[in-house]
Amino acid sequence: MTQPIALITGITGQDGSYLADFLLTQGYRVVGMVRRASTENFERIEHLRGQIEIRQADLLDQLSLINLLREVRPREVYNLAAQSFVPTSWEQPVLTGEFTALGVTRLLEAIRLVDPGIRFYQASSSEMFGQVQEVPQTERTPFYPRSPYGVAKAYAHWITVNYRESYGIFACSGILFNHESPRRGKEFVTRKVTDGVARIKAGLATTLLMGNLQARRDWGFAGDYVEAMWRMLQQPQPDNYVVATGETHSVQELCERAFARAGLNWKDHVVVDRALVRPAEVESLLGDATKAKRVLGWQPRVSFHALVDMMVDADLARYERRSHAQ
Ligand code: NAP
Ligand code: F7E
Repeated sequence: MTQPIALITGITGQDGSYLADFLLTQGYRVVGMVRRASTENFERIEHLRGQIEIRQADLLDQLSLINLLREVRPREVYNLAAQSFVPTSWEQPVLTGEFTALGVTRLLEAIRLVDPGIRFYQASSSEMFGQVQEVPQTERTPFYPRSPYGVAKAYAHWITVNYRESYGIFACSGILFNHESPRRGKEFVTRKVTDGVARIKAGLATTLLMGNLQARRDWGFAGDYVEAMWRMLQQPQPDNYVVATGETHSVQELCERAFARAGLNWKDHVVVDRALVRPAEVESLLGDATKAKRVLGWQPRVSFHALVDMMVDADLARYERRSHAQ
């Protein structure tokens, strides 16, 4: 049997690195797409050097995507690349739309031209539900995005559905709720808190400035969620799936657990800074992954508490290693 080839856009990101780990265990040849940068930004895939291939292309450049598909000839394309930080989408709404919305059309057009038999995964988001129209949110819940990022993802979701219906492309939309890990970017709230806890514990800071502590999210572990992406592309038919834990927790609960894990009291350190409150907030998200469980046989394995503990422990260990190295 020939070795299956998977192309991952956004391989340098949190999910890209976990998906590459997973696909290697499934026997894939893994090719990662990166955009050109003046210095390499391969921290999350450092451990995979020699096991994966890296090619340059950019979601902003149509020809680069066409040439990449012609060279690599993948069986599966996982589109994880995006401008993914919600607050930046208010600062750079046009660029966010170019990457996160139109970039998907460029990639789908490249697939249509080069090989319409490619199976395509689009990284859709619970941010599309925004001001939620029902609780919990399912594949049938109407969208009401609350940021330029959420709006761009709603476009990307529908263009994925449209290329499936217009051209018969095997295009899936995975509507993933927040998922986190020790590899999460430090600006996202879970990692901001766990890194902040470790900095305070190491004596490098005394306070942590936070935004809206009442916001609620359905947080899962990224390592579990990338497996759902792969399972979607192994089905007989393409479809849309919600991937979530079915539990919701507040940012305050996150702080309570993370500080307690390090033997600290969050009330002694967390300071609310109104400047970090968003112009339009997504107050509460709760996903219903019944369809993913039934059709894909997928299950989340890591609980909220285990996830927070895992992230705090990893950040504490990182600062510990740093202090020993000095
Ligand atoms: P992330 O850590 O921010 O990674 C984003 C990736 O996109 C990075 O590898 C980045 O490359 C790449 N990228 C950005 N612009 C690009 C461009 N113009 N051309 C090529 N590559 C570009 O995001 P993540 O948390 O892994 O999330 C993966 C995907 O899932 C994203 O699409 C995100 O919007 C979506 N999503 C995430 C969550 C979540 O909770 N994590 C939930 C739902 C959906 P550089 O390293 O060069 O910056
Ligand atoms: O915020 C609140 C903030 O930035 C979560 C992305 O991966 O998941 C992510 O988007 C909540 C919000 O993630 C701070 O107001 C309070 O209500 O970790 P976040 P997000 O905006 O939910 C979705 C599914 C994606 O698709 C996105 O790509 O936490 N919050 N205080 C804070 N958030 C941050 N970042 N920093 C704070 O100080």
